[in-house]
Amino acid sequence: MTLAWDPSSEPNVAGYYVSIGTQPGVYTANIDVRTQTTYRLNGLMDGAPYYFIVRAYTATGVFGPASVEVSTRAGIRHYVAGDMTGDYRTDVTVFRPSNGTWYSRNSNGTTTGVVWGAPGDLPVKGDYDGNGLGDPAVYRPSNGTWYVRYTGTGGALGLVWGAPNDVPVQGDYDGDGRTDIAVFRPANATFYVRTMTGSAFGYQWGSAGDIPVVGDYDGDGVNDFGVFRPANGTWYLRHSGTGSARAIQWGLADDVPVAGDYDGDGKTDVAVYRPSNGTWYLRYSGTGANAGVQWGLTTDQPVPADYDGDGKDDVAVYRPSNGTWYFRYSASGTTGGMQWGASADIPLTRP
Ligand SMILES: [Ca+2]
Ligand SMILES: [Ca+2]
Ligand SMILES: [Ca+2]
Ligand SMILES: [Ca+2]
Repeated sequence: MTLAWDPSSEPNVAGYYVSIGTQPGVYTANIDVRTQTTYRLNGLMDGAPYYFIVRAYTATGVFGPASVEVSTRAGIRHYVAGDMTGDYRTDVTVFRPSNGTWYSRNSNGTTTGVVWGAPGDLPVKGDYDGNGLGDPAVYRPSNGTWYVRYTGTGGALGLVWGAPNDVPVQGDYDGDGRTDIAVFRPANATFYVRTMTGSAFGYQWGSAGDIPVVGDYDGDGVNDFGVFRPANGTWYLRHSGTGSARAIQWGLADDVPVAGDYDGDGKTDVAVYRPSNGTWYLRYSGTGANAGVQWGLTTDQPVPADYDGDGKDDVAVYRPSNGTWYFRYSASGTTGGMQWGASADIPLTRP
């Protein structure tokens, strides 16, 4: 694994210290990399989470402030939500219920149409076979069945996991790089997970009326259970790494939770989209800073994902009335629009 960082702008920097740990905020190794601004790490344990910070120091041994902590899981292929081509950029996809077809317009300019699903199905794209590419998949509420088509092997899976009113919350719950099948049952506020290696478990988290907001809030490469409670605008998160719980007040009752990694530190950020004023309220995990970004109309659907491939989720909306996607790219700060979809289509992003 290679770490890289921007040089410090301070005039008297003599070198950099890289600190490494296997838990957030706890660093067990410090490496003086002198004036390099990249460092190659060897001997990491595959499948384990790692956390990093970098500090600059002067010739007289004075340390600068620590960088934002970044995290990753060693040896696990990084899947970018909705990437169909393997270039680490999210591709634009809609699911058309009327003909069960997935229409993708890929970042390399190609387009595809894949028939997978039927009217009434919910699209649940993910990387179920762990080859780094998004697999078409649907959850059928009428029979509680998941239908997954593996892009790696061309094989398929049909598995009963869920009940009619469950909310699909697929994600990687064991950190092996494969999306796992999971549902949230609102009636008893319980997550039911079935991993792709066959293990199954339930976890009660939240209360009736909560909205599931799974993500990797502690950056250990494993999905954390989380709910957003509209009644008090509070996020209740359970970190997978330590088992600790957090409550963060962020949002109002009518806001749409849009958790994502907007600052690119490897940890999911708490965020909401407010339809009434078309504004995104982001709370960056790295610095604790927050931002308000006006982007969208009341009737738009938020579709945050990493469309420009810089490792940060981009603010974006899909407008059903004209089937157009509107992007605000994190890398350049520029904006763009693309017509792709029809009014009854379901736009896809997560996971
Ligand atoms: Ca998994
Ligand atoms: Ca986690
Ligand atoms: Ca983040
Ligand atoms: Ca981006």
